[in-house]
Amino acid sequence: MKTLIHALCGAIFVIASIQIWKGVAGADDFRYLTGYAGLGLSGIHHQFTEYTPDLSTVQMDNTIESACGTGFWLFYDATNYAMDSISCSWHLVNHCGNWSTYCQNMVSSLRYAGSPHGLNNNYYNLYEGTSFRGEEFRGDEDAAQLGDLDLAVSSLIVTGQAAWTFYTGLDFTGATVCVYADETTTNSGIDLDFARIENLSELGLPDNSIRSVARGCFSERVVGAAPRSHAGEEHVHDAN
Ligand SMILES: *[C@@H]1O[C@H](CO)[C@@H](O)[C@H](O)[C@H]1NC(C)=O
Ligand SMILES: *[C@@H]1O[C@H](CO)[C@@H](O)[C@H](O)[C@H]1NC(C)=O
Ligand SMILES: [Ca+2]
Ligand SMILES: [Ca+2]
Repeated sequence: MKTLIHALCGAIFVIASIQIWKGVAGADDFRYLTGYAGLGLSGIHHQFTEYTPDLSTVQMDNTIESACGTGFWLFYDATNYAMDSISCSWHLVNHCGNWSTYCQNMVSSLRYAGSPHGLNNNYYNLYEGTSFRGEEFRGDEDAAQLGDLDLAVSSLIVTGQAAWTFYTGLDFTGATVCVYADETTTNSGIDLDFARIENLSELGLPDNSIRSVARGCFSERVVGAAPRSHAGEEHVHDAN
């Protein structure tokens, strides 16, 4: 019994230490994106840690050419992540680089995908538009209905190691598909696991058909969990 209590205390201590470490700003898994006006990390720059719907508010509109960052960041050529904007993405851990010419000097809004609380926490982001554009519904818990994104989801991102089941009916009914992260970026032992679904045909579901979400894999149809080739089906340009 005594041994068991010791083992439990040990486990609780380990969990507590991880939680404390994760909460430290400046820890290696701290999510950020520092954008630079010039190539090679030159010129004026700004560090982003939050959703930024209009980069002119920080004098960085149509300016970024190179960056350093950690996380799954999404960039749009219009403000407010607009439905008709062009999007680029960055999914790296403590990496710096010049952006592709396609993504340079055009970004007017940016946001991240994933949990606000931890880089690789289990999380889902659902988007109104294809290629992660427009309004969003996001969370880390079951959702029996999706509010404004009911019958409107056209793309999604899953982060972390949990599976999520997406349903075409309210309250976890209807047709289902389960999604696991199928890509991982790693640097110095920090992992970022994700799946990026740019349109629902990648899940075999009709556009605008998702109505509820549950944590766990409750479907015969499983997407991810094994490396999935994106060759020839990229629509969002990688910024790096
Ligand atoms: C970025 O571009 C600058 C200017 O063209 C170049 O000097 C630098 O080597 C590039 N950096 C990388 C990592 O490619
Ligand atoms: C959805 O994605 C598939 C494959 O990635 C692509 O062939 C198709 O054109 C896309 N459809 C839309 C509406 O973007
Ligand atoms: Ca722009
Ligand atoms: Ca839609």
